[in-house]
Amino acid sequence: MVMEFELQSLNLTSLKEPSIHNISQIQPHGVLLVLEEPELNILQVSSNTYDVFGITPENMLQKKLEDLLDPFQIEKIKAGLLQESLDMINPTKIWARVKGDEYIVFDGIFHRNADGLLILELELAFSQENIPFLSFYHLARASINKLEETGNLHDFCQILVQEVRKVTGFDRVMLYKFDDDGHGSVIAEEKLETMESYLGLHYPESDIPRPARKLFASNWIRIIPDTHADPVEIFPAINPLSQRRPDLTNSILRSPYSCHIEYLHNMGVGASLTISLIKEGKLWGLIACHHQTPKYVSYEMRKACEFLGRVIFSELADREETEDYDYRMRLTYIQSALVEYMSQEENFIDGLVKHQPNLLDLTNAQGAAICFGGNYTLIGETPKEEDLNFLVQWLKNNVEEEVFYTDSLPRLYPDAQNFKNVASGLLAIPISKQNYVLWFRPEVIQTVNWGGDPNRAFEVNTSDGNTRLCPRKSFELWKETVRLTSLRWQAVEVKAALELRKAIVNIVLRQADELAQLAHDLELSNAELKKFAYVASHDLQEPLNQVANYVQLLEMRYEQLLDEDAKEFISFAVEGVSLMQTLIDDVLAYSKVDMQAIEFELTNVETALERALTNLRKRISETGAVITHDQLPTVMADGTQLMQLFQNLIGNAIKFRSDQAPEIHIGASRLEDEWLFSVRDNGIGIDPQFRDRIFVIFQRLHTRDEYPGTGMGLAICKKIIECHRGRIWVESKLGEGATFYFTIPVGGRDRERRNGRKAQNHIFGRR
Ligand code: BLA
Repeated sequence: MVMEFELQSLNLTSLKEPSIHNISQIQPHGVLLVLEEPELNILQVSSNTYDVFGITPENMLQKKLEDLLDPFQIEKIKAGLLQESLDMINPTKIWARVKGDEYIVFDGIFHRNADGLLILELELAFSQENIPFLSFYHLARASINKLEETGNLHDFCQILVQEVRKVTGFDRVMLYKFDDDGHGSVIAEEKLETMESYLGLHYPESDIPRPARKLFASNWIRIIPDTHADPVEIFPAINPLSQRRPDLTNSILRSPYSCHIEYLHNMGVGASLTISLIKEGKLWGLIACHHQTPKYVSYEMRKACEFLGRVIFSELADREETEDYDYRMRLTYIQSALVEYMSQEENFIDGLVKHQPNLLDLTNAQGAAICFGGNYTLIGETPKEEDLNFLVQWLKNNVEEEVFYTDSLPRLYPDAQNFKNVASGLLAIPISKQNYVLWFRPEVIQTVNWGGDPNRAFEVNTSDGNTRLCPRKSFELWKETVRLTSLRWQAVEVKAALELRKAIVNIVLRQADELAQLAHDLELSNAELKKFAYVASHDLQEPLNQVANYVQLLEMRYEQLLDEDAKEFISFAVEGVSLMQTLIDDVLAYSKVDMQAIEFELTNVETALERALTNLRKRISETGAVITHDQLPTVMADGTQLMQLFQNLIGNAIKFRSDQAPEIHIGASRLEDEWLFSVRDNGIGIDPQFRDRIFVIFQRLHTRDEYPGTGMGLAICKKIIECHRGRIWVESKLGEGATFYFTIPVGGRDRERRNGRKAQNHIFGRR
């Protein structure tokens, strides 16, 4: 408890992210010189120069490099320094004069640091000659021949460590592979029999902190020949040009971070060699070599190992790829099948769940859910819809990426504990706001073998007055039972999900486009109708009037000359003209009922009804109709349209009366979020088979002789109600009167459809 409290009160992150570039000591097995170009004046030296050259550091600073080396070597070096990459001259064999005529041969390695200073590091050379390229070649060749004989990845890794151990002679050589989360495990090992095995053990992320991993991606090989050696200071500590300590990040002699040295001591390591394995620019893993006692490996041998590591690893990375090649092909096949199904089905969701293979196969999940437009489509083992509602809400607030996946949802979203049995693992892709495809995997309880207790991977030590991290002392096997996790989502599965997302987004977008096109078409045809109505009312009326006028003139002027037949024909013509006029008026009326033209306002339905009755008073009194009504509400509607609606419906009720005097009742009742109105009569009724046809424009059930009219009335009613986002229908039997029903939403047309609203209420309702 106390420990935890202390940890929290410290700035742990800064301790866990050691700044390696601050280290300005080197390991004592070489000499470091900081040089000023182009004269190669010596600005700083490591303070071990006396041991090597017999010259004190103070005296070194009075010199130029050419005072130590022969002129021909200096010429060569100066030429080399003009090259674009200093790698080309590394290592340079350097003969340095020690005392009088005595020479020592060094491997000289040059680099320029972050401050632009030239740094020369000298390591004792074991041979005076460079290792010829052919030895490199044969070394690699022999290993590769062996590797080619093995088929599987595991054997391949094993041979890699075997070969490196054979070439270098380290007591233990391991292949250490990083996981996505930064921790790693030993996946292959070759060692002395007497040493305990680390194979299969996992190590926490903090064992190799992020800045170190970043460095290893550019620095491919590092050696600590003696973990017990005393580090050497740079003299003077501050560089006279940069006024800073020299940045030794990329120095090969740089002393390791003290924490790491302690770590190695705790592991019983006397010397280490580490080779980075890089795949697609990222640190994939390390070849870690341990020796129980100090061990030096020459620069060239190290380079040979690096080369070996590179060549073999590129082969290994290929193997890793072919290993899941088949699976990838299968997923690609499933993916294209799903896209095909989606495009065949009217609704893309059906395409994802109704066929074989389906959504589950794409990611090898046990359950999946499609959340679209507030509705859920579930397949396989999934959490309950209610839980999904909250989960989707959480995703919406917390995830912005195109894909989200975790093998331990409960750790991020504690409510998921309730459904860990089906969804400890989640893979999710957002299609658009609120809309998701989700895949689930159940909890799999597993055991992870750690090299030491990962919860005590380090300690915070303040004994020497400074606060620092110390690595753990025990690396003994520590077993952890991992709960609340699922099998991992593989990269190929995540990729398949992303591809599917693209396809769905395309389809949804296309459907939206089609809808927009439909709306556009509709608007066009409405505009056409309006134009037609306008033309009809003005341009057509005129010739029509002309026909009517002249026919009447004909009748008046030539009355004596015309026989009965001729007079009858003239009256037919006049009738036709007046019918045509009514038709034109009705089409005009129909075209005027238009979404945009409707003016929504609080409308007292009774007022609208009364206005309609006033307009109909003549026919009411002629037929002796009795009209009654319930108490009528106030609704959001267009009052004039409502009046017209009543006028049409009541007009019809009177028109299609039976032998008895019409009795008409207007009813009103409140439903959940709309008003239901009815207009009931005791007329001739309608054969139920025609109940839809009567609302169609120009449809008539009777001849004009039986009942006059254009057949537009109910079409207009329907359009009025549709513009109010309501519904209209009729219930009737022939001979038993008819009741027309229509609804008007309580909040007017702006309220959304009922379904969508319900689902949302559900989500917010419980918060
Ligand atoms: C470096 N830690 C390393 C390296 C390895 C490990 C391989 C690279 C060594 C090198 O550069 O030569 C860890 N070695 C392992 C592991 C195994 C192994 C996991 O053999 C398993 C078999 N380390 C800690 C803590 C800190 C820490 C608490 O445990 C402190 C923050 C630091 N490790 C640390 C640092 C380096 C490192 C800073 C870089 C050393 C350097 O370049 O100076």
